[in-house]
This record gives sequence, structure tokens and C-alpha cells, in this order.
Amino acid sequence: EGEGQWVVMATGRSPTNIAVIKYWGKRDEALILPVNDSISVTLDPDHLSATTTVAVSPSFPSDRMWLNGKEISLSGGRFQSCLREIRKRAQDVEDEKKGVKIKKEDWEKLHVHIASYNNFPTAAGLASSAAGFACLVFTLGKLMNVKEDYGELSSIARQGSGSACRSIYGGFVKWCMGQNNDGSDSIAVQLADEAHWNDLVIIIAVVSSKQKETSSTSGMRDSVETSPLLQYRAQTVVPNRVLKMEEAIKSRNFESFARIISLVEKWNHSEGTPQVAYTFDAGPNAVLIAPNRKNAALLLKKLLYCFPPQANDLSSYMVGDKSILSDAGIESIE
Ligand code: 2P0
Repeated sequence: EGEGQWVVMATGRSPTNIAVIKYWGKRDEALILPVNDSISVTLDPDHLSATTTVAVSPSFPSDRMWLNGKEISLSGGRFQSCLREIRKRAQDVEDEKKGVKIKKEDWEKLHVHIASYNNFPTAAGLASSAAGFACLVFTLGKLMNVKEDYGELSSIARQGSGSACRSIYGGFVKWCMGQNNDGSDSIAVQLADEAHWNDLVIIIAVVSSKQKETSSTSGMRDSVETSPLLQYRAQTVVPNRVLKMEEAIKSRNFESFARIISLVEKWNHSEGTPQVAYTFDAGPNAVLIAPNRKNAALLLKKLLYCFPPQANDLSSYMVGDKSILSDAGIESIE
């Protein structure tokens, strides 16, 4: 092998996350700074995640990226921000097996190839940008031996897509909106890790896998420009709910958790206490949260009875842990 023929690689995986206090509206579009704090649950990486491999070699003449096997353009400002911010923090790298030494200052001249796959349908509109940008930043950081902590990595991922900053951590995560104009304090922090409340079961009812008509970015812009309610939500409603939600997560109080994000009305009313919670993002697909496997199995039975998946219909149910199906006496959803 002649000099210049080597390739060094790193691979990472990041799950998507579902907000229980939503991020909606930006105060700075370029830096992606939000108008309110948000809180989310990061999903199990086995089911809804992005896996990204990044490679560097002196034989690459430019940065390139493939998403699910198809080449995509890296020219957008969001990709460029993430690449620039990670490159700036790159350190010396030594791969002894390959006999390769990359000096910190070499990273500016070296180019990367990025290959990313989602293990869920990208078109289903299930926060694929959150998993994708978190994974891109995390994996580039690994390749370039970046030493910054997760808080700093989250603020770089944020510049790819706001919700991506929350996917840097597992478990329950809060994105603090921050006060500074440069975004330095607009970072995500972990409220509780994935083991803290692992009885919770999340079921996603995929009602449509069509690309949504309004992107989150432009929906937020319209809301900021035209809605007199948005400011009220950000300044008055959310701060209070964030405190209540943090408390509910800390004490694993499902009743309080479910009340904040609303109820699956009929069932919950008939039982007197919340059995299941639900939430929607910027699309038609429902995210249902059960406090335990028993309620998750009951919920699945009710869903399949009322909304049976039809042949040639895209509706289906995404359940992380398939053994819940057998608990419910269901052989398979398809
Ligand atoms: C959230 N959503 O908190 C909210 C709830 C959708 C509804 O964050 O413009 O793709 O890339 O920062 O992160 C989706 O918006 O928007 C989102 P950008 P993003 O999860």
C-alpha cells in the first residue's frame, strides 16, 4: 500500500426521541435556538435509530454522504455547521493497527465519507432528522477524537436539527433553551437515564407514511410570525409544565405524567385513573405511552380491534418489544 491509501472509520448509532413537552418555534433560525425548553424520551436504539459510519482517507477529494444508500447533498447550511464545528475540535488520532497517525492540524485538509441508515421508514415522518444529526455529530466526534462533553456535542447536533440535541442522551432529556445569543447555553441535559423508568412501553401507531405537507421548520416559522398564542405558550404555559414534568419523571408518577401530555380519553375516563398517555408530533402518527406491559398489551388489543391494519394499507403499529404481542395473545400485526 502506498501512502495515501489508508482509510480510518468510526460507527455510531442514535435513536430518535419523542417530546413530551414540545419544541415549537425558533428565536434564531441559523443557530436553531428555541423559544421554549422541551423534554423528551429517547427510544430504544434497536427499533428507531440511525446508524452512521464515517470514513476518512487522503484519497477522498471531497466530503460526501449517502442516506439509506442514496447519495445526498452536504451543501446545506445545517450539514456544514455540524462538520465545521466538529472539525474545529478535532484532535490527534492514532490507529496503531493501520500504522496511521493523523495530526490535529491535518483534519482541515482531510475529507470524510458518511454513510447513514435508518432502521425505520424515513418517510413515516418519525423524527428521522433527530436520530440522523445526533448520530452524525456523535460519530464524527468519535472519528476525530473530539474530547468535548455530551452537552457540547448536543449543542452542535442542535445546529443540524433542533430535536437532534436531545438524542445525544438516552432516557429522559431536557433541552434548555438558554439565554445567550450565541447558543452556547442552548444544550441538552439528561434528566434520568434509560433504566430509571423502564416499565414504560411506547407504541407508535403509523397512520400514514406520506411525507408531511408542512415541514417542522416552516410550520414553526409560520407559528412564530402569525400566532399570538405561541408567545403565551412559550412564556407562560411551558415553564410551569416543564417543572411538573421533571417532577413526574423523577418520582415515576404516571398519573401526573399522563395528565400533562393528555389522555386516551374514553378508556382513561372509564377507569377513573389514566391507563395510557398519548402525544402527537408534527404529523398524524400517534405515540402512545403505557405505564407497564399489561396496559400496553390491553391497548394493542383495543387498537387492533378498532383500527385493524388492512391489506395494502400502510397503517401499522410499531412496538419495540415484540414479546408484548404474545402477552396480548396476538400472533403478528401483519
Ligand atoms: C419536538 N418537533 O419537540 C417537536 C414537536 C415536532 C413536534 O422538534 O427545524 O425537525 O430541524 O429544528 O427538530 C421537529 O422539529 O426542526 C420537532 P428543526 P425539528 O420534537
